[in-house]
Parts: sequence; structure tokens; C-alpha cells
Amino acid sequence: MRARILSLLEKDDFVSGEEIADRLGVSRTAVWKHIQSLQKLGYGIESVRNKGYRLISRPDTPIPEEILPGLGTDVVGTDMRFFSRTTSTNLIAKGMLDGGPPEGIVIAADIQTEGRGRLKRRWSSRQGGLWFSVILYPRIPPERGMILTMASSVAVYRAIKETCGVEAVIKWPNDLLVNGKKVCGILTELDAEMDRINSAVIGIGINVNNELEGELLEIATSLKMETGSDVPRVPLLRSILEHLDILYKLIMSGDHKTIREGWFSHSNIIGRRIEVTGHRGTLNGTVSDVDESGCLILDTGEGTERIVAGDIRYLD
Ligand code: BT5
Repeated sequence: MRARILSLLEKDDFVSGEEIADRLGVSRTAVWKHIQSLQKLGYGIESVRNKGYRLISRPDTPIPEEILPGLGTDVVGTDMRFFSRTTSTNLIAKGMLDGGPPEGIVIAADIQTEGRGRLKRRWSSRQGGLWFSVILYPRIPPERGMILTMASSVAVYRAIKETCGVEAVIKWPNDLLVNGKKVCGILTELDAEMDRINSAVIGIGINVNNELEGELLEIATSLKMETGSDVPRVPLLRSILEHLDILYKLIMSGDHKTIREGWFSHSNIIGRRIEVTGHRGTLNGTVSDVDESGCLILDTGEGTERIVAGDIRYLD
């Protein structure tokens, strides 16, 4: 109903409450209540006696009313939920899985109180950032799951470049950096059996206009800090969803190569000397490849190691 009222307000200047009520077949009181809820969401709607309502401004909040209309996607962004404050969009998405949500549904939040990274690390999620998750049902073997994180990294890279002109670098396995500092982290959580993935929740966190605190000031940055001004979140999220949709359809068609090429061209990892810390401890070496499963192939000088997961630090 809110979306239909908005589309009426978009077309004309002032629209009377009576006209809206007639067109939508509801009472004028119902219209007034919906207008109030739109104002609560941040829409500037002027109300003038004997004239009606007029849309003056739209919110830059990742709500379905702003993200979904006209989104040029087939799978990603088929539906959306928004929370002004929630625990973690990945947690909410995983909680929805039993109910069989549609593939591509997006869950976004303005503030996360329990934002999480890998290994249950804390993810700072203050107001002004983009914190969202996408539910997908990819028909690929679990050992190929990393291609989803790779595709998401490429989608975020492209959207950031297109919408705010900032050139990021993809860092294995799940980060994007700008000027050496983390601007985005991705947490892909799979529900899988031996030979197939039942569902994937891709959680993406991007520092846009949010404040960073404490130790993050040293290691992280935001798009606002990099550009020097507020960055609109709505076009950024729409662009990410559109790019992710294209890349996801490539994955589904069996074309992982194009995504890997995109990922390699925006990451600078091959040939770099790194230190990698994982569950087996810390290793130093030179990266010779990232294989088809997304594992790092490291030349340690004494042999080759295949690293499935970990955190890396560049040594050169
Ligand atoms: C990640 O983990 O980078 C994945 C982050 C995924 C966040 C999204 S937001 C939407 C969805 N809902 C969730 O609850 N999560 C996902 P990892 O590579 O483990 O990095 C975690 C580390 O990044 C922390 O230990 C901090 O050092 C650092 N960190 C925490 N908050 C940060 C922030 N806002 N920006 C940059 N770095 C941050």
C-alpha cells in the first residue's frame, strides 16, 4: 500500500487525500495513517489543507520502497525486508530459511547490535553504513562456495567505483580495501550437505557514512572518509544488487571463469609475499595462485601449501 501511495505522489504535484483513497479503494483515514508511516520512514511529505499531499524529499535509507522499484534484476532483490535496528542481518536471514523465503531476498538494517564477522568476530555496524544479507540457493558443490564471496567482492568493487568513483582493492578472502584500509567485509554462510548447497546467506557490510570507533580508526575507512562527503546509500545498494545479479547468473550458467578473472583483476595478490594466519598457525610465503575452490596456493620456499581459510598480511 505504501508503495502504491508513493507512486501516486510521484506522478503529480499535490494529490488530495480523497483521490488517493478513491484510487486505492481505502478510507481517507487509512491514507493518512500510511502517509504518517511514510513520514516516519523519512519521506518528506507536505500536507496542505484543501490541496492534499505532496512529496518533497525521499530518504537515503535502504528500505524496499527505495531499493526495489525499477531494479533491473532477475534473482537478486526479488523481495526485501528492512529493520531500523536488528541483531545481525545474517542471523535474521538464517532464521527465515525454514519458512522457504524467495531466492534473492535482501535483508537490510540501519543499525546492527550484533554484527558479526568470521569466527564470530564483532562487526561494528553504526547508523550510516550498509549492512545487508542476500539469501541464495546456488546449485553448486559446497567446495565451490567461495565463488559466491568472489562474485560479491566483484559486485561491491564495481558498484563503489561506479557510484562514488572510489577504486578499491579486493583482499583475500573477503575484504575490500581503500588506500590499504578495510571498507567492506563479506560473510558467506552456507547450509550444505556433502554434495550440494541448500542455501547461502551472503552478508555484506560497507562503511559508507557511519562513524568508526577505537582500533577501527587505524585499520578501517569509510566511503565518506575517502570522498570527503556523504555518499548516498540507496544508489550504492541498488548498483551492488544489479551487479551481483549479473554475476550470480554467470555462476548458475557454469561460468565461474569470468568471475575469477574479474576478481583477479581487482585484487593484487598474485606474486605478493604474505603472512597468513589460520587454524594451522602462521605461514610466510609467496602467493602463486588462488585455485578454483578459492584456496590460496602459497610457495613457502620449502614447498607448496594450500590454504582454505585465514587472515593475510602483506609483507611487501
Ligand atoms: C568480515 O569478517 O569482514 C565479515 C563482515 C561481514 C559483515 C556483514 S554486515 C551484514 C551481515 N550481518 C552480519 O552480522 N555480518 C554481515 P572478518 O574478515 O572476520 O573481519 C572482522 C574484523 O574486521 C574484526 O575483527 C575487526 O578487526 C574488523 N572490523 C569490525 N568492524 C569493522 C568495520 N565496520 N569496518 C572495517 N573493519 C571492521
